[in-house]
Amino acid sequence: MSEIFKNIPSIQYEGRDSKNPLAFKFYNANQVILGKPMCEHLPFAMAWWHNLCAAGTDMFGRDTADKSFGTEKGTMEHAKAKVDAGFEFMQKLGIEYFCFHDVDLVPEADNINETNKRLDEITDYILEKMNATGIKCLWGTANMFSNPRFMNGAGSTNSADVFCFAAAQVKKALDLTVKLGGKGYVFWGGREGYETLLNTDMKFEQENIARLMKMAVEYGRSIGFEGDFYIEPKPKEPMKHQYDFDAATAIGFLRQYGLDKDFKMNIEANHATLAGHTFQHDLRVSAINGMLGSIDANQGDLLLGWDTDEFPSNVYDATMCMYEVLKAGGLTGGFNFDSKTRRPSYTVEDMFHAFILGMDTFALGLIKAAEIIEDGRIDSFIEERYSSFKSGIGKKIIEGKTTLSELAKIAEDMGAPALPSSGKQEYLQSIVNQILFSGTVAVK
Ligand code: XLS
Ligand code: NI
Ligand code: NI
Repeated sequence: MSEIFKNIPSIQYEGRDSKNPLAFKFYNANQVILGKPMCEHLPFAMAWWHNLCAAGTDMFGRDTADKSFGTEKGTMEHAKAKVDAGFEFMQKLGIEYFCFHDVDLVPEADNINETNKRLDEITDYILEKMNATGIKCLWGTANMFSNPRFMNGAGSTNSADVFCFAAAQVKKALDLTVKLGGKGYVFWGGREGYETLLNTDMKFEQENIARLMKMAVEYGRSIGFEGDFYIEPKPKEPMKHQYDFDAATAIGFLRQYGLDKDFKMNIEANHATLAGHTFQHDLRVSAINGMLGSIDANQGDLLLGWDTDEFPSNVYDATMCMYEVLKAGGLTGGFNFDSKTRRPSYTVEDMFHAFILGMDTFALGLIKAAEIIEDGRIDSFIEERYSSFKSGIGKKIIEGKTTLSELAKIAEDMGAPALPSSGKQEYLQSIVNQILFSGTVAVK
């Protein structure tokens, strides 16, 4: 098999002063941070769909990039060329994982039996490549939103026949995920939502989504899938209202239907901001509920109200993300670049520059988050902020050893409490800036 990305060397770490566009400035796989090499903190993944399939088509124009890899698109030869390209790409960057939808791998046929045959063939080929390179599968999923049959959703569709079709796709995608040793299986509710309540039975639709997920868990466990199922929340797009609005909503849904033991969250930065939250907020909500599973690493544009899926460049956000991840003890999943190059960035070099940007951004985020934790000022401030609950009546509240009447009596005797201590937001922000911009101090 001949080299596809001919003029691209394997990408090395050259350090912060390098001006080589095809080198890492901050991502140094073996550098130890808080006792673990960077590559273990940051299990990066390539999204098959963006990197090997999407070629720049948007609502107003056709492809700008050539992702035929020298073959005719829509053929099995093309599907194989994408595998070759993908593995060469990941090897050159030191990316350890990939994520896929069923339809990213092969052209969909007119009937599912034929599509499934193609999927069997391509995954045999992928497996060979995995064995030869050591590259692994992070998670798999089924695309149940592109085909017109899913116009009203998959689990939430009004058509029982379409529901069967969704079930068949989930079953096959689970088979493939297990075959490829995937760590997780994702449900992103592509069209699980609605446009108008004038035609929608919301309760019925949500119950049906839960039914589909329950069957997926039962089937997955029966074929030996031991990994996590994930919900990937998103508030809108393509539907006006998506049922998995944000982490809090999705966690409530999972608990309501008894799915919370098998599922965790896959948090996408751009989805969190579309929901009106920060990325860090949805990570924290997931973490405090024991459900921080995996991350779709990208970023949105605050001036645009849709999922722009940009490669992460915002070091501040990446730092806050890594602060959450470190505090949570790491991810069970990884960091999937659910990101695409901008439409005018259509060359092969751009594909590599994009991953270098994303990996360097997260490496910086990791370094800086570790420094914030080692510095300790933020953590000790928060600790101190709640110290009134460590003794006296505060302690009794925490221990559940008081009553509303006793508390009311204390308040009445007090007359009026002193103001709570200052939140010191500006002071804390200046600490973060100091750590971000005063140069890298040694991290263990
Ligand atoms: C779309 C989602 C999608 C999921 C996988 O907005 O991010 O790409 O990650 O179906
Ligand atoms: Ni995503
Ligand atoms: Ni997305």
